[in-house]
Amino acid sequence: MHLTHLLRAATAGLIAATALTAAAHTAEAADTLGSAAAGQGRYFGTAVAASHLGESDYAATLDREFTSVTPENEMKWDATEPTRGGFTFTAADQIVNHAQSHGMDVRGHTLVWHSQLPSWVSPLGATDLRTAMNSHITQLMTHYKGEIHSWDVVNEAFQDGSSGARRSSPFQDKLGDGFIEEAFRTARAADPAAKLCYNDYNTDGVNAKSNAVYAMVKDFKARGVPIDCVGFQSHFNSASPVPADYQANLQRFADLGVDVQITELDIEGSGTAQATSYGNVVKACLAVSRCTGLTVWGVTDKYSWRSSGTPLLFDGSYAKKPAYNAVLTALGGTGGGTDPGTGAACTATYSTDAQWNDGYNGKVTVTAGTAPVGAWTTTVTLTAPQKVTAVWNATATWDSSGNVMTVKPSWNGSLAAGASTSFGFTVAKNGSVAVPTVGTCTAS
Ligand code: 9MR
Repeated sequence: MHLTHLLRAATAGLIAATALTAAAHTAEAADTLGSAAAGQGRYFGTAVAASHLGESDYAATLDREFTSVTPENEMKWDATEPTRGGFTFTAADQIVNHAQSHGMDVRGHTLVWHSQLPSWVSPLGATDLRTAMNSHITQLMTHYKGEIHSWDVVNEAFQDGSSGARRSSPFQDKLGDGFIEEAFRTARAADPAAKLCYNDYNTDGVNAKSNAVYAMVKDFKARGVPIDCVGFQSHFNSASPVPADYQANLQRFADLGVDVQITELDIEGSGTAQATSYGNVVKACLAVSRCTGLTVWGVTDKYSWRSSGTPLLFDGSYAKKPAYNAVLTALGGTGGGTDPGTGAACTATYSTDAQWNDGYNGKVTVTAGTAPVGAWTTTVTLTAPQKVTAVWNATATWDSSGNVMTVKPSWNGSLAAGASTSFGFTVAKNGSVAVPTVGTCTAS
């Protein structure tokens, strides 16, 4: 393993241990989605976009509520291998680093999919395409080895409708039915510890499409093709509501000897109707012992892929919706309806602005609470041997270890209620890929 990965894996192990303690500690309170789900032995995740991590309310909601993240687009083929053999992991790494530094797990999404393919893939002939597919899987899974709890190895390979047929794609059309099996075998070899999932939509109830996936999984299990889990995307709306046989469908897959996961949950609507549907999805998962966790497809309505809809648990201002309370209650949690985000005089949130081989620029956004702030103080803690080489828009002093800097405003101290400012710093990595942590923000 590359040194970077060793360090990251070591960090992940430490963080996992911390997360366990945190989960045990909060299990009594269970006043967040993640802690309530942990009390049921499940994770509660969300899709995340790297571009939003610097928004303090987004990061605060993410960090408070969720225990797993799925990069919404950053691990897809077009994002990670835009030219053949030219791999780029910057945005995906940003999400993985954020997740690890906040004790969250990561779902990998997705290795082989007909959509969001860079233009160089489709024209390849069969031999070349097979090589490219296997190389893509191997490179991604090796880069993130030991850091991904479950990978969507193949996504959306079946047609909608009653045929139960495979969907046309470069992989299907040139490599035939065997491409899925080959992708799973390659994936197992690349990271034997990751759970390998097949993921699809409109397979949530018993229907022709889910029957076709079911037959494939059954065949894989019978022949020893490595598959560990099936993801049910669960994108619901009035034309495609939560099916009455949702739980029964999850259970029949689980009975084949695979885990099942709710991977991209969102439900169009609002108010009580939306809340009831969300509660039913959670109850169905909890009723199936091999349903290991749920992921909603985004933190806030304002960034949902359903751009005109309101399908998520937090509204555009990060207020909890009735759907949130229904999910928390179904998970056995308490305290839904109170908004813990408003108590602090100010909040400070970290994001990585730019990265290169030996260093990076960090940015901390300081946001006033519901009252104006005259001045503020926060801390940034680095992991040795990293060193800060420059700070701007703020004044920093150091503790004796040289790892903790206390930061006060130089000119940007006073903030109106809800207003934000930021400061930045450059860090020499000195071989460590650790992500800084930001302490509590205090106001005066
Ligand atoms: O949410 C994703 C959106 O930002 C992208 O534009 C879109 C591109 O295809 O993909 C969305 O995510 C999809 C996921 O990767 C696979 N299942 C369906 C999701 C919603 O379209």
